[in-house]
Amino acid sequence: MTFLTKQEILLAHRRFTELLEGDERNHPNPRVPMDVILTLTELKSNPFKKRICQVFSTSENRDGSLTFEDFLDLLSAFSDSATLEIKSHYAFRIFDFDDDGTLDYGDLEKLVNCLTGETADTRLSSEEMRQLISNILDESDIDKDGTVNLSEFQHVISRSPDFVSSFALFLFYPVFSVPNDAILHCFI
Ligand SMILES: [Ca+2]
Ligand SMILES: [Ca+2]
Repeated sequence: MTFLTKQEILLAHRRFTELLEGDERNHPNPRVPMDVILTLTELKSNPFKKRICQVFSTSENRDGSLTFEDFLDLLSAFSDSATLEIKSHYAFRIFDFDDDGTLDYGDLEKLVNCLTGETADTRLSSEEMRQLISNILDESDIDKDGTVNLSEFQHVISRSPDFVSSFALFLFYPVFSVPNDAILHCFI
């Protein structure tokens, strides 16, 4: 299932083919390596770019390489017409850095570091980080087990009607253009 129009699929195919080396174009189901995907303008400055490739990659080696189908799934999830359920499902998977099906302290810490950048100037102190994660958990950890599962995450998202635009903001814009108060916007 895709949220893309026929025109968008044709365009996507052209861009995908451009990313392939000459002889790979004859391969029946070619894969574009992650480091080549990361050169796309839309992804280049995205703080979650590697996670995005890993989540959409069907590669058994978990190397983040994408087939054309994977590439279409990625574009489809980010398209304006994708449902909130699809977007929140993929946002959750992107934020679940260790792929264990729940957002724990370590995932939330990585998420915040991705958004603030990891330079000494922008990084939160460990006290600020502790406070921020505690606020996130207060707002979203309904069963109080110390982690955010998919249904808790989707519950928070459902209370945030502009999540779709926040999702695009987080995932498609360079981190320095995200206003500070928007960092938490997706949770609160
Ligand atoms: Ca996790
Ligand atoms: Ca929980």
